[in-house]
This record gives sequence, structure tokens and C-alpha cells, in this order.
Amino acid sequence: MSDRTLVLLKPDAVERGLVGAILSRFEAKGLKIVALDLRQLDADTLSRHYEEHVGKGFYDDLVAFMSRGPVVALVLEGPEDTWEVVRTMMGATNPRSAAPGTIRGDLGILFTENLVHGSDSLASAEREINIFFPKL
Ligand code: IDP
Ligand code: MG
Repeated sequence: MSDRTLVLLKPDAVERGLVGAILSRFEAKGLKIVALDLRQLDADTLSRHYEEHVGKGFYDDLVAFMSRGPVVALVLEGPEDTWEVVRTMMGATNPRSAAPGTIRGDLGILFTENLVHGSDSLASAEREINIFFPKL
């Protein structure tokens, strides 16, 4: 059995030259990269991806941030519960309170600019992989 999840390395991770460091963590954990692409996201893609956040107070800032430069979109595969493994490695949404040892806890300090996205359930993973890599 294997399952997959969607990860985005956000524009701050690309700008700060942290793509390699973050990908290394996932590879060292034993997760396999099965798709990978550097791409610029537009407002339409972001509204599909973040559909549960459209209209919230932070949404416009989130879209401005997520479209200010390219992201690295990838799909990771592991033996089971891959989305949950990745979420544990990412840490809490606000890097200020994310635990040391997590990606956000070790590398981030700002709320919106929290380096990495990971699907929050198996259903979200399937939905998001279909948005970013529909042929997979
Ligand atoms: P998650 O990325 O940990 O799943 P979500 O609640 O799904 O967190 O929020 C999506 C993204 O929106 C966050 O990663 C962060 O970049 C941004 N965000 C969420 N809540 C806030 C907030 O209260 N202030 C500023 N940015 C936020
Ligand atoms: Mg989320």
C-alpha cells in the first residue's frame, strides 16, 4: 500500500533558497517525490486550492503572498497516512508557535509566510493533487 499527498513550497521558501533544505527533510524521512514542478500560481488556481478560506480576513493577503513568486509544487508518496506524516513534519500553522524540529518551527517566524503547504486529509490530498497534477 502507498498513498500520496500534495505539498507546496511557498514563495518565501523559494525566495530564501530553502527548497533543497526542505526537500531533503522529506527525502530523509523516506518519502518519495513522484511529481515536482516550479510554477507561478494565478488567482483562479489559488481560489480552487484554498476554497475553504475564500472570503476570510486573511484571504487577500494569502493570495498576494502565494502569487508574488513561484512555488514548488510536488506530490510525495509514502507507505500510509502520508498527508499526516507531512503535516507532523510541517508543524503548527503559525511558525512562531510551531515546535522546534518541524519545518515551520525551525525555519519560519511570520504567520502567513509559513514556508510550506500540506494537504490536511486523504480527501484533501486527492482533491489538491487533481488541481496541481491532473494527469497523475
Ligand atoms: P495550514 O496551512 O496549516 O493548513 P490553514 O488554516 O489551512 O493552515 O491556512 C492556510 C494558510 O493561510 C496558512 O498556511 C497561512 O499561510 C495562512 N493563514 C491562515 N490563517 C491565517 C491568519 O490568521 N493570519 C494570516 N495568515 C493565515
Ligand atoms: Mg490548510
